[in-house]
Amino acid sequence: MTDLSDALSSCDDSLTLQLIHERLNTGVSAIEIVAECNAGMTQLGERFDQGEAFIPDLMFSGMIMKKVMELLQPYLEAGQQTEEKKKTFVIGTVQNDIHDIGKDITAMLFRSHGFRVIDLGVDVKPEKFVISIQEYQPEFVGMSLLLTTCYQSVINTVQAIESAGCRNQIKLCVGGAAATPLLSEKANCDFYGKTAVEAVRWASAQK
Ligand code: B12
Repeated sequence: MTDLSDALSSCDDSLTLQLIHERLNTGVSAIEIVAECNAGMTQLGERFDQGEAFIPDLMFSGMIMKKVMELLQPYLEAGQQTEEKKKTFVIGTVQNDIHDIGKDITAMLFRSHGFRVIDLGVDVKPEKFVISIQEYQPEFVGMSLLLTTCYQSVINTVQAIESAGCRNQIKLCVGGAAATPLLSEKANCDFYGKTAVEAVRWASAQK
């Protein structure tokens, strides 16, 4: 099979979409396709690091990923649904960070697993997380971050939630390429999700 991650990391949009159609036609699951695309985005990030790819490449790959997610959305949403009362998951990309592809994938996976998802968008201020917890009373809150310069935004968000007295009513998770188990521990989160799949498994397993 031609390498989908290579097609995406070289920003070849028509080959990327063609390979995805071929995979869907041969029964490859949408989740496996997302994993291949993630690998492509990581490859591109490494090339950016080494000075072999540039900001326009990142932007273009971001646009291709949006098209990919639109294409895969119906397949992901055809996943399992539950009859029980839906649990609520609030997610946002933390303040000063505008990356949203991984957040969108995480939101989509939670939706496809029967959660009600409130997506706060990108560059979300700590107060906005707090207000949405008060308004939607979620069981789970997720913070996404791709920039290591935004660790402080995670810490500020958790502190704002604690100061508002909401910390005990939610389970808090953190993810995105810049997140680490150490950040999760230092910021007093309940869970670090390396992938969206891990996070949805964790949330689904909670009482
Ligand atoms: C595409 C991209 C962009 C696009 C974003 C488009 C968009 N709509 O999101 C654009 C061009 C806008 C961009 C801008 C910048 N970027 Co950029 N970008 C990337 C790139 C190549 C891919 C990111 C991506 O979408 N990956 C694919 C997704 C699916 O992966 P993911 O987000 O990690 O998500 C998965 C998991 O982490 C998890 N997950 C995600 N969120 C959450 C949340 C929770 C709660 C959980 C549990 C799980 C979870 O689920 C997903 C699926 O499993 C990365 C490289 C990389 N290795 O990540 C650089 C990268 C993140 N960018 C980087 C940089 C430096 C920037 C800029 C500062 C560049 C600049 N000089 O202007 C700006 C920042 C702007 C800002 N203020 O935010 C650096 C960050 C370095 C660092 N250590 O902090 C990276 C790592 C590139 C590099 N190697 O240097 N970028």
